[in-house]
Amino acid sequence: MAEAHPVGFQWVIEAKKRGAKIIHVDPRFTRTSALAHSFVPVRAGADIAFLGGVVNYILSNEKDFREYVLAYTNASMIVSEEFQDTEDLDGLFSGFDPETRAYDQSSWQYAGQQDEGQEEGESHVDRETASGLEQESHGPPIPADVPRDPTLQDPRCVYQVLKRHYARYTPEVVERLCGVPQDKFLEVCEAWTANSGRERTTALVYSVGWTQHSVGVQYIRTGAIIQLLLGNMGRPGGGVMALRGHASIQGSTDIPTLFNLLPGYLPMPHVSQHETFGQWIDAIRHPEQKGFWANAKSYAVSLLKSYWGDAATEENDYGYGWLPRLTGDHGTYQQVLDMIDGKIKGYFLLGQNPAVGSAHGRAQRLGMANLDWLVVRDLFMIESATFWKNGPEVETGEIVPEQCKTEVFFMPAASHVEKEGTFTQTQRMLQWREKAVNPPGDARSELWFFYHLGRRLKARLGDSDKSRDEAIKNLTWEYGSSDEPEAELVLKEINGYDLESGKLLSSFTEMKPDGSTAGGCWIYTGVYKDGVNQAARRKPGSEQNYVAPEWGWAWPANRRTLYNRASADPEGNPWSERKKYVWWDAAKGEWTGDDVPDFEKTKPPSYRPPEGASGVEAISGDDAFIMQGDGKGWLYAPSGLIDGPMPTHYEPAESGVANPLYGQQANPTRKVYDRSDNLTNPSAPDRHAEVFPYVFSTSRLTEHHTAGGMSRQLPYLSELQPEMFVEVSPALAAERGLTHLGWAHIVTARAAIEARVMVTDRLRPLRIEGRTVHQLWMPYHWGGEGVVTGDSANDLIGITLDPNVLIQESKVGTCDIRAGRRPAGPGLLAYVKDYRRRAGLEDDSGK
Ligand SMILES: Nc1nc2c(c(=O)[nH]1)N[C@H]1C(S)=C(S)[C@@H](COP(=O)(O)OP(=O)(O)OC[C@H]3O[C@@H](n4cnc5c(=O)[nH]c(N)nc54)[C@H](O)[C@@H]3O)O[C@H]1N2
Ligand SMILES: Nc1nc2c(c(=O)[nH]1)N[C@H]1C(S)=C(S)[C@@H](COP(=O)(O)OP(=O)(O)OC[C@H]3O[C@@H](n4cnc5c(=O)[nH]c(N)nc54)[C@H](O)[C@@H]3O)O[C@H]1N2
Ligand SMILES: [Mo]
Repeated sequence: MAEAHPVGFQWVIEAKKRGAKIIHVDPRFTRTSALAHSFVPVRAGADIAFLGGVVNYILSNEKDFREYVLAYTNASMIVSEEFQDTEDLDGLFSGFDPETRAYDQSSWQYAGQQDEGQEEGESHVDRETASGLEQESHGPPIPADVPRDPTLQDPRCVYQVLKRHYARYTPEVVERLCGVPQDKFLEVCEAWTANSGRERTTALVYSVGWTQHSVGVQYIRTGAIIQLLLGNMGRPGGGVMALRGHASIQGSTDIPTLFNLLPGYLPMPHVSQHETFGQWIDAIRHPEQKGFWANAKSYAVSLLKSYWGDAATEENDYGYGWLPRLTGDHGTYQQVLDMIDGKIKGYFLLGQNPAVGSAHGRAQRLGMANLDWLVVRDLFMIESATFWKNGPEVETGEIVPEQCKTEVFFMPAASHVEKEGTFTQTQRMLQWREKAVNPPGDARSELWFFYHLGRRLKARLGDSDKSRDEAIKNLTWEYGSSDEPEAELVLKEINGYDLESGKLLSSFTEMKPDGSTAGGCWIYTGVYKDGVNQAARRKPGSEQNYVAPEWGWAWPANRRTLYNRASADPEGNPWSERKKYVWWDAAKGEWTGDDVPDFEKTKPPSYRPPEGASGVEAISGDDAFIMQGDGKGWLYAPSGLIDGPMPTHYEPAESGVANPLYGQQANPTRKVYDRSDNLTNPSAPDRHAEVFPYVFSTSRLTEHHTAGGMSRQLPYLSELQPEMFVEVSPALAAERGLTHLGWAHIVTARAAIEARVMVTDRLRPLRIEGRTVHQLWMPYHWGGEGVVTGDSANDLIGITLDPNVLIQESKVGTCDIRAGRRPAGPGLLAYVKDYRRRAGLEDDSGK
């Protein structure tokens, strides 16, 4: 956090000054570790075992916050008799289909519901389309009423299922598997549990060290389970904080640039799953289920009305037929492989540099070199615009500039200080930016580019009578009269308005399913409440309460902490005076507190839904998790996750360690692209794993930014970190004859890259399963353009993805490291091929 979120980290240091204890768990000692009370070195890719150990500690010592767990989680709910655990099936859950490598999730449901599970093959389709990214309770619907055992004694209640599942994750296992000494591990368990309960809360902070794994989503699930067991969710000072990346990366999932989502986490329709408008709506709202997704039709119709205005009518399902349809995996990795295969001809690349930033750099570049045209909009002439003449494949002879057919159109982009708009940060807070200076020369904002592209397309299609052109012809496209569209008009459209009165909506609860309201992103409704740009508010902290509700605007409804009903006990009183946040004011008959209550304002804690209720009406006065299909925080996920209802330790896709816990080595449902140009290093216990004997991880330096486009172009940042390097421990340096500041090269089945050697005790060899495991570390900021250049770490990495969200496993892989520089020119290809041959990857099939 100190390295990549230094501005946010100042608050950790403020908290430390006031007595907070800071623990840092990381494979490598960083600037964060230097400021923490305790640093816990862990093997990269082993955190589920570590956190699973914490769950086991909590449950076997009964350290859970029992009142909270009973009231607000699904601990007491009874799981289907058909459910079988990884503990019974040697690393698989019940329902696994080896053919599709996906689960039928029916047996994971609550008791009595298993028949309402998914249709056959759905889990497989869900992986293709990364449906895990969609709204919380995605997957088979959850009924409002589930059998429960409030004594938590029933062997099939979630609490007991969880307890059995993690019983094997003992301190000894944590030590053997993660390399964390038992006393160190117990220190973490004791600190975490002692600092949770009525009077205290613990915050969990993670970022991409947790996500970029073939089990990334389950890493975070494990963290969430602990925070629920300890009563740390929805309470001040608690929670699971996802530190996000680029300045508005939260914004670009809310109003997504992702292939499978529409604004506000509405799913992009799938060609066979959502053939009709009704099927699409029902897939989101799950009739008979609890919670606010029940109003999905209002959100969806308002979105379509904002796209197509008067052309969206009840008769034409508000233009549903004009929305694109998913036919499978259209994620960025599938696309680049499709480019290699000649299936994609043209591509827009905006604010992204995959030639350096995405896994398998060589595949990225070869894919782009096989397009007819490519539009790149960036601040600088980045590697993804120059690969055809300067990329590493030119040196190896794989790309010949004179023959490369890709026509690259480079369009200079205005930077964030050269245009107005909002950024949405980690806390879901939108903050407005004014334009500070005009962009230089031909540089233009994204808004300008798309506005004029849209206008030109509409002009071109003006007389078309083809039905396929209706979607563009009917788009509402009015953003002011000047050449530069007005960003505030876009924000107003996002906020939404009443179509009759023209009044801006103040909350998504005002959205209607009958076409009388429009709104571009239901969760952002309220950002222009009362005709005021709420995101532009900058009232100083000293003039308001400590939650600072009048600084910027957070979705939903300006709530700063989600699910904050859980900060009060079931009766609606604060858990303690010290931790009071949102509570029920019985005299006034409403919820009140420091934050905007995340609950219906006047629904009392004693409210119980009438028989047969669904949607918002079905949410009980103590259902704090109002977006979940059962109103509860999920210790056990009966649906929605592709790889299992409870996190389980699997080894990374590339690992030198045979899974100590199960016969199943790696995540059985991970997304693989099994092709000769995307080989995976062999893992233990398979033969030849020793060809790539070391574990490597990649991450960030404070001085550079991601693929380097914005930092390697700047002389002063380049001077601070001038050269690509690899960190190794003194022991590994001795083993491989590496010298500090000398050259080394790193090899995988995909590539060999070179780097300067940094011998440092920031990395320590770990004892795993009785043997020494060496980890090495690299930044991934270098490429061929800019003031400072160097080989890209991503060339080493293959494409293996988490099945739920299709993120690449770029935090852990196996490799070899040797002293000296790598071969240059065509000799490089032969060198890597020889490694593949020794690893048994170059046999007859080429696989
Ligand atoms: N200066 C600077 N700031 C940035 C960025 C930048 O490039 N430069 N990038 C921005 C972006 S896009 C993002 S997404 C964020 C990322 O922010 P972070 O996630 O904080 O960044 P990383 O340095 O990639 O990874 C963090 C840590 O994860 C550790 N790690 C790797 N594997 C594991 C594992 O299996 N378990 C555990 N416990 N830890 C592991 C790494 O050793 C590393 O120290 O930063 C943002 N901020
Ligand atoms: N091995 C490894 N790979 C990783 C990661 C890792 O930890 N390890 N982290 C991953 C993560 S979290 C991320 S986010 C990606 C980042 O990977 P990319 O997004 O591919 O890389 P960036 O360098 O951030 O690219 C952003 C580009 O946008 C340009 N830019 C800035 N502002 C604007 C603007 O307003 N308009 C336009 N059009 N362009 C603009 C910048 O100049 C820059 O070139 O890398 C991923 N890859
Ligand atoms: Mo990121």
